[in-house]
Amino acid sequence: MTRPAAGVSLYLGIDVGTQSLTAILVEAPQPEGEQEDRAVHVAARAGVHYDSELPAYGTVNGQLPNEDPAIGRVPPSMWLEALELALERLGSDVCGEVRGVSVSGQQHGSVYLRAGSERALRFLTPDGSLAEQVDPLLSRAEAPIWTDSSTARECEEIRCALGGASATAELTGSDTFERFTGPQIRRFARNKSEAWADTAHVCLVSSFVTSVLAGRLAPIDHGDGSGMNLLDIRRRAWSPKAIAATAVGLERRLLPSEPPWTVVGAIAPYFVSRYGFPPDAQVIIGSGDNPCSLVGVGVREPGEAVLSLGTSDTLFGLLRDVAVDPEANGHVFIAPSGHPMSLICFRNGSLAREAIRDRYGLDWTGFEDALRETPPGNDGMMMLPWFEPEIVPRVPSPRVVRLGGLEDAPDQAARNCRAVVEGQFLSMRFNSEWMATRPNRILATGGGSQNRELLQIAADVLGCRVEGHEVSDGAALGAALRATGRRPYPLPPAGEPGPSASPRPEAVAVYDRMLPRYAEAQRRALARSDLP
Ligand code: XUL
Repeated sequence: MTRPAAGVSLYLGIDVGTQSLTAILVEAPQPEGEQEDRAVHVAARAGVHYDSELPAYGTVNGQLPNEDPAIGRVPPSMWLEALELALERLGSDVCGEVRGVSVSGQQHGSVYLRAGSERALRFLTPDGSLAEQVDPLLSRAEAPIWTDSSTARECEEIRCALGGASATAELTGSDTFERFTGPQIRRFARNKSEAWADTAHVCLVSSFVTSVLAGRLAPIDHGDGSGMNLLDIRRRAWSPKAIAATAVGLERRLLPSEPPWTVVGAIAPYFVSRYGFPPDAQVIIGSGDNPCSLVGVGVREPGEAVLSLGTSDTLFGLLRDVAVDPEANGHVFIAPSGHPMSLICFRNGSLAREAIRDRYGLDWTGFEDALRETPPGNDGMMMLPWFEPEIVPRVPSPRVVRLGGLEDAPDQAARNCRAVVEGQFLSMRFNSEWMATRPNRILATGGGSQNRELLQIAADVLGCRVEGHEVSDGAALGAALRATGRRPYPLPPAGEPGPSASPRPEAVAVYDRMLPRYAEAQRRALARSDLP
């Protein structure tokens, strides 16, 4: 990499993901320079895949193997070793030009530190590695991460103490979920009381790595903090009631929660000596990977949303005001811009589309052709596509319902293809109505975003333009844009344009009429009453 041109600075984003750590360096005009949109370029990237590049930790898919599939744990020093490897790969020439750094962390994961950690972080010596110096500070050798679902009992206890699922969501933005940090802390405090007594500070993945980078205990930002069941989502402050419902002595172990643009301080001397960072490079507070992805994809205004069409389908976007799902299936976090952001995850995403594709012996081209040759509304045929247990709405065991003359018959292959996709987007529209802010522009990412006919149905059902957008390293890029410390955040570099679709008024009218029928079918299916 050549030195940045005059008037241009380098900012580093580090995403501590589930499978790998990714460092992205962006070149952005200096604040006093021209603030043009799309003036940012990716200057360098370094990625470290935990399983294959740090095999000594023995992780599988980024976590320690465990006989119990409900347990998801990671040794935190693995993240630090990955960080050092990524910085080494970027090289001191590049690190020497960095003006700001910020971290994106897989949400919900937690790291537990002993008393004396603040001082130890301040005096990290470049003679040893981060892992060997930070390891003795851990009061819990393994950090629970978001894949851990061992806390059903704790979820129920906290939910009860807070007055039920809706009241919990109303207070913290989400009902209690097994992966959320509050239930994880409660389980640890109960089952490992000695280690809990030895814990002075609880960090999230993002605030832990930020603490190491800044050489001081970093606060938790409102965005990552909203994945804990501990933050009062409206007051944007720790909720004493939620803290009391979680664990005795938690209040003094929680670091402050601060806005997502807080400057934590200058980078720690360790990184100046070891990797050549300028001593005045600023560390901006870390945040969660989902809030960071919004910035990395270029969502800046309420009404803009991202539709990630992967194994599961996730819709997340900026809201005008805090709105909470009365069914308590969705989440509200705080975005890096300070707007509330919603996140709703449908488990039967490409999983369900693939089930239909394979059932009728099609490939994706055949599936797309089937969508093209069938009419919007499918002449009244409809599907509730719960091939696997569903999160939104809550469907505990698989249940596929075909209505309006739709049958699981080979001569209805094309009808079934349309029905699964229409059913998914009608569910998305109906079950996201609580967000109040209707999307006016959706950026679609993930494998499904390459299928133009699928995007057309999304646009017609959701009533807004849907643009396919290939993003790689969205969370790391978002962290790098946050590291500029500017608001609004600079837009990411424009990617390759993908397929896109605008809503067609006749089709929109068909789906507007179809929505109450979908709602009724869902209501009856959940009540397990006889279906029409
Ligand atoms: C969100 C969630 C995951 C993690 C890891 O609630 O659990 O998306 O953030 O990516």
